[in-house]
Amino acid sequence: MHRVKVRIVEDALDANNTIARANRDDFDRAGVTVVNLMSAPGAGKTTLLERVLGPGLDGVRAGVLEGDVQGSLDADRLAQLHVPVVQLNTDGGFGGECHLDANMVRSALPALDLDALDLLVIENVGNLVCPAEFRVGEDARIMVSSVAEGDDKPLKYPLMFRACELVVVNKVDLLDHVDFELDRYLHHLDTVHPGVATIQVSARTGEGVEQVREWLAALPARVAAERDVGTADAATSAPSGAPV
Ligand SMILES: Nc1nc2c(ncn2[C@@H]2O[C@H](COP(=O)(O)OP(=O)(O)O)[C@@H](O)[C@H]2O)c(=O)[nH]1
Ligand SMILES: [Mg+2]
Repeated sequence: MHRVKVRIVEDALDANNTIARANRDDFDRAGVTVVNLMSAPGAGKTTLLERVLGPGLDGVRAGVLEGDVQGSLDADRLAQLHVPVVQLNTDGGFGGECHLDANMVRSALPALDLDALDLLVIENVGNLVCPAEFRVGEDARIMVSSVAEGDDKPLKYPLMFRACELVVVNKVDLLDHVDFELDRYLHHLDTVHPGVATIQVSARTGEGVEQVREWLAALPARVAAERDVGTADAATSAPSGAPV
């Protein structure tokens, strides 16, 4: 019985990965770099996006796919900044899905003008478990982790912290008011994901926000360069006659 259950989960993830690859192909064709933005509920994803995308991203044309169980509160906030935003609700599933999967993102693609974008940020549903398990076709993953959540979280949710390329440590303006030892947190983070990039931010005061803007603005060029290297590697390492 146990074995059957594991198999079903594997099959579901395989099916998800197949659709994620199709999404990725569509994004690549349109030249859009995609970020999967994840966190626990309330860590500050939308506030950070308001701060980062509001002033513009150095000529990078950015849009947002907003994932929520219900409603369009966050999408409405971002639309005020004149950022192209599409809302995706997951409440069609049993009780509302706790993450976006590749098929949900695929269903939203017709509503997105990909040719008008260089960067698409997908704000995932607030959750520290499931979003890390489901690829949606993204190039990079950012996790927002707020100091209000406690410094033990990397140890309790290692997959999420391991799955991302950048950890934004948000709400540092609250450090004096919460039981959060930054050194201990960074040590835990290094234990589960050695060397992962971190930026300490207050989306409220603006501290550190410029670094996040720079990281995001540079991402499309970085992804394009990595793609070129990957293509060249594949072409040079493939045995002759093998498909590349
Ligand atoms: N003190 C403080 N509050 C913040 C910060 N960033 C976000 N918040 C607040 O945290 C709450 C949740 O933020 P929101 O961006 O909606 O989180 P999301 O659910 O991850 O999108 C809101 O009340 C924000 O005003 C921050 O850096 N410092
Ligand atoms: Mg939000």
